[in-house]
Amino acid sequence: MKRVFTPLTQVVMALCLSTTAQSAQSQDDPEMIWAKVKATNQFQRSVIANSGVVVEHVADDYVTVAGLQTEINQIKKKFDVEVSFPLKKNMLDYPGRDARFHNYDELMAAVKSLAQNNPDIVKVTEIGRSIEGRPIVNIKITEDAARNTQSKPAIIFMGGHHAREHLSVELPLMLAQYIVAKYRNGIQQAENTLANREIHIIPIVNPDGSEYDIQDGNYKYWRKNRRRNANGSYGVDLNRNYGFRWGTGGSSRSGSSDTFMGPKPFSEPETQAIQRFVSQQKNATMLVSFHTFSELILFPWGHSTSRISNQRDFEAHKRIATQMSEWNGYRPMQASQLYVASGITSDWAYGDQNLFAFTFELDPKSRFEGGFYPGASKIDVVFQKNLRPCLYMIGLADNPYKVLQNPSQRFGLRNSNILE
Ligand code: 0X9
Ligand code: ZN
Repeated sequence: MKRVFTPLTQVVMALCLSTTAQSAQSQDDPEMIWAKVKATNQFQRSVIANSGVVVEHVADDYVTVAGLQTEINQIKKKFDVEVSFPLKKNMLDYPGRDARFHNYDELMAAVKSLAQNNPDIVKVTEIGRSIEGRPIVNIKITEDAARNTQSKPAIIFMGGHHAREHLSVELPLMLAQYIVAKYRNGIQQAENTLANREIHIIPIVNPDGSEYDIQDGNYKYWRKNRRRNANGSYGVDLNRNYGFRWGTGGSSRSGSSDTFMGPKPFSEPETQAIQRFVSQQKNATMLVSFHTFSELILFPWGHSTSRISNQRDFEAHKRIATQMSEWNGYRPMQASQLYVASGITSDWAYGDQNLFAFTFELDPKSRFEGGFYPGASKIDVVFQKNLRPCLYMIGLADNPYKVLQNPSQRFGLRNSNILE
């Protein structure tokens, strides 16, 4: 993997940031420490992830992490921590320069107007509510959307599990708007697609966390939902809360940790909503969960370094990820090759629901290209880069195994794909 930043520049950056860092933090929102830690393989990275920190970026011989001081201290006992400093939280200003991002109300308004203007092909339903009572919605896009037949192959896209990963909300919203616009413009392939597929898009799984992150005009670097935990801290990491091999590594039992797994699997209304909705979609074959950042396409397993035991499933996941990586330039890999993490959406989707499952870590590649807050100019770039992979997966949803056939046999769906 390419180095993303020279050590000297990093030290200078660290010094600049540390002079302006906030020091007093409440239990509600504890101070986070950023660190660069020497680690050269997935096993070392998994030990680091096991301390409860969030691994932000993986390079050949180091990782960058963000976590509590206690977690960093634990890492220091076993690893060489080259740089560490408290995170400065007020980064780019969302309402001002990043106003193009949708806050929750703007997102809901955009979703509702899409449905109201296109009742024949768009149906929006509430699939559950967040801890603070915000509706979590699904946008179903298909011909004759009002009918509930589940007779066409379905694919489920979702974004916004992690509060600060705002790009992961914009992409699914734009995907919905794009597909609908193509259909309205009478593009033949779009008509074929909506005649042959049910597309489900859940743009935001964690609306409370996302709103909290932008609450007073300063980004808060928030990740989790807004559950008040037993120890008075806030938040469960929704991407550690899914009920498949829950709590088996790379997540924390401490409420204060950014990777808190929750008191039990599916303890949160947000993950319960996804569990209920996904398990009801009997015609679904594929699930895609968008996160940021690092520019990766990940496939199961995340909780184990073993491969998926079904060789055909492994080959098909790998081939799909590799094909998509040729279009968006991301790096395809098994999730645990990064570091082991359990309770994640795609492990549950594949392991429990038998769906093809991918996690995208969208742009940028590193913290120094903007990290979680790369600015509004990235929205269009990220959408353009990932449009073809998204359409490709929609095309594959009738039979993802067709990627294993030789090219001359793969023509089956050409007509129903928007792009091809
Ligand atoms: O740690 C996560 O939940 C995901 N990364 S993020 O920076 N968006 O938080 C990645 C999960 C991928 N799975 C594994 N690494 N096992
Ligand atoms: Zn994430």
